[in-house]
Amino acid sequence: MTNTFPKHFLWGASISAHQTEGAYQSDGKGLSVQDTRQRDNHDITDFTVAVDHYHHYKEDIRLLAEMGIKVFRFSIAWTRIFPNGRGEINQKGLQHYNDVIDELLKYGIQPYITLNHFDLPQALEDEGGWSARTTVEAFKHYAETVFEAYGDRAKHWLTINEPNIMLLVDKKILGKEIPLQEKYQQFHHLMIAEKYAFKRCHELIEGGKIGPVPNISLVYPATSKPLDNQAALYFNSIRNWAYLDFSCFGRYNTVFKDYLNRNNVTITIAPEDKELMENHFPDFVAMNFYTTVTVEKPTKKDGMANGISDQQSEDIMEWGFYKGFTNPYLKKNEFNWTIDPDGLKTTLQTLYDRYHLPIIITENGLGAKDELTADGKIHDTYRINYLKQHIDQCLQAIEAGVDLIGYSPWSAIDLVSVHEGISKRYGFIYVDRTEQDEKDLARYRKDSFYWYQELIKTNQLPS
Ligand code: BGP
Repeated sequence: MTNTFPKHFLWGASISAHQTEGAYQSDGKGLSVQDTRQRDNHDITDFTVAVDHYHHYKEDIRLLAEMGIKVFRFSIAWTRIFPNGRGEINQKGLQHYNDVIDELLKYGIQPYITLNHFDLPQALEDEGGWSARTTVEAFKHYAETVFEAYGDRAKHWLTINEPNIMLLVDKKILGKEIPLQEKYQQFHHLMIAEKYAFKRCHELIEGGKIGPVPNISLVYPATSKPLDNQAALYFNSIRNWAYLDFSCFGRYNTVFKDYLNRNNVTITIAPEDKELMENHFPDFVAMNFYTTVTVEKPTKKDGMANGISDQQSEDIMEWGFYKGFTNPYLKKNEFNWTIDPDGLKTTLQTLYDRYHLPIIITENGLGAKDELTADGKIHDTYRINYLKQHIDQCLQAIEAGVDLIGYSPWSAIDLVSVHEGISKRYGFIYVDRTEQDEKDLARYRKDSFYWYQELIKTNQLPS
């Protein structure tokens, strides 16, 4: 067993636009659903300033170059390019990502760009959002615009971040619940929008490569009871394979179709969809992974309402299909997310065997409450341990034959978590601010920064 990674392994680091950039109305930017979303907890910060990456991008990229990354995964804020989702291009917004890309290339860092990461333009949301077919057309035009603007230099693209989690955890991510019928019509539109992105990326960018970016976690049965296994089959399909089967095989899988039928969901499919579904495919799969999920078959209606409130814990249930179960063999982090490095290897193997496409991990990491010491240090040993365990499983997956081409953890710098604010930090770089006080937003290298730097330099996991 070696502890060395393949020579050209793509070490990276990831962020999204709305969780880092701030400057939410600067230089002509329009509002997105993340700027307007209703929050349960008003004590945590919103995304108006975030970590002001919009103004600090040069400093941030310089630090990331110092850390040695080969790949930077970030997203474009659609509302910087088209403030209302479509219409006239906002040149200042277009220029901003030109500058970001050039800055990355200056250091030899390859951009991996997510077209959309949870921040649909509010103007499109007002017209029905992903429930409306017209959003697919607007997305297609937006994607074509950025492919044409940046495709001479940016060759790697990711489509829409975690459509599976966005739909399953709608309340938490979008601030509202979407009825089931509408949710799965949105599924179809999101997946068709993605197909257009595959098609147009290949047509417009010479040497362009593109992949879907779902959150994939294997679902375990709580026991060896046949019905628990059936619950895992359904939830694996609803959570994971429905999305990737659409992207990679161009079809609805049968378990998912049965789930839709049993819920009386009917999807409207446009005449042009068949051609798109069956002819346009990704070059690789980008995968986000934090934990695995364990489910049992719900046997009695025990007062728990149908629904999913937290995708990373056992707080999930759909009557007749599956119910979350606390896996007694796994530990949890301080935010109640289970930790399962072995599950990462199994997830990678299962995914690779199913699709036979190269895989890059575009999110994995530990959210924790870090402490800045008086002498400007952050001793995040817990994060190093988490990363070490998961990276070790990546190595084992490669040894087992998985074509894993890169690892780009969450997150490059501290950012505002989806619903826990800035107190839940993920970055290699600490940003000095609190929920209520923006302070000076100064950047500090954490211990994990130096650890990751050494790992990239040697291309080896320290033994
Ligand atoms: C993923 C999202 C990210 C990120 C991460 C951590 O689902 O793609 O945007 O936020 O989860 O989640 P959280 O911010 O809730 O800790």
